[in-house]
Amino acid sequence: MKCRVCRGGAVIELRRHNAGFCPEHFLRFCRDQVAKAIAEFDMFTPEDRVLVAVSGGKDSLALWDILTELGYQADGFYLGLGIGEYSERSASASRAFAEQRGLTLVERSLPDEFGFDVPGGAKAAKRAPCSACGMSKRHVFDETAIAGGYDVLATGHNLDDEAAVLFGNVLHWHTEYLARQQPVLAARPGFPRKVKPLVRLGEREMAAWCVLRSIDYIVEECPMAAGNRHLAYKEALNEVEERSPGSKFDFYHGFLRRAAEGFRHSEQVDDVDLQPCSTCGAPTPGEVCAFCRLVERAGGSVPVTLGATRQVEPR
Ligand code: Q46
Ligand code: ZN
Ligand code: ZN
Repeated sequence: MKCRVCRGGAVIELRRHNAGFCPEHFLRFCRDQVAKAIAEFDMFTPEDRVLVAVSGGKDSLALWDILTELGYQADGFYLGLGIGEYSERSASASRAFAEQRGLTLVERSLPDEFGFDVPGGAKAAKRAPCSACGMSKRHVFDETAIAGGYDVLATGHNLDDEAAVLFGNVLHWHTEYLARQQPVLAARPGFPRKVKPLVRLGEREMAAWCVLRSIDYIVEECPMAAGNRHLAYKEALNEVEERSPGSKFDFYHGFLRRAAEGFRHSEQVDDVDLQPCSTCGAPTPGEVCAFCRLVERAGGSVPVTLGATRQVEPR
């Protein structure tokens, strides 16, 4: 197979584009796809300070690398989740990447700061690990982005992730989630702008990016993910993609172009009456936010200084 651009030897075939690429032109293809997503969805500009949430996995490290290559001011953020050796290895991969490239990595840790880890917190709160983890990550990511004065928080969700989430939301008609399933969520008081610049690239491409760029990412998946529904949706879509290349892209981007707006109108997506959490100051519909309730049930505590920069107007 030959490279679509230079006719040299191809190292990767992208069936959905019916094309092969040599290393140089594959890397250029990935950069172009990210640049296109940033422009298409108006994600951010070169003047903006971007905080990239990194896990040490291929997607988030590739995203940080690509944004830096494209000339954006991007710092990384690593949150320790306390998931045994998996967390230790993911922290090491993130630190090594930042050190090798002279980039700034902001670090925080659930066990060190809040006194609980994801397995223990989930058990104490009687929640599925990914539910407790996802909620904690959202809370601490938002808080860190706002406190650090970043204009935007970027995550490494790729096309496979977003198509799988969309598939799950459509299967169960979670219309309130469909209304918010966007590659860009605007900033609101107490919440940063959130973007997903990898929505035009798949997992396989991100792994290839890391190999070609010699990025030492953590290959193993989080042990808590085993058996979750998201993985089943991914597998189902992989089968469809195998038989009909381009299906994932059409499914997700077709939704954004043709259907997403309808869900936004049919659902109330704006926040109803949010007030500052009495413990941490984050916006919440109740007295105490869901994260602080989780911390309390898990037997930890919220440091008093946190969230001071995240105040919303009391109602
Ligand atoms: S880290 Fe956390 Fe993921 Fe692990 S516990 Fe689930 S949500 S799978 S992206
Ligand atoms: Zn080429
Ligand atoms: Zn709180």
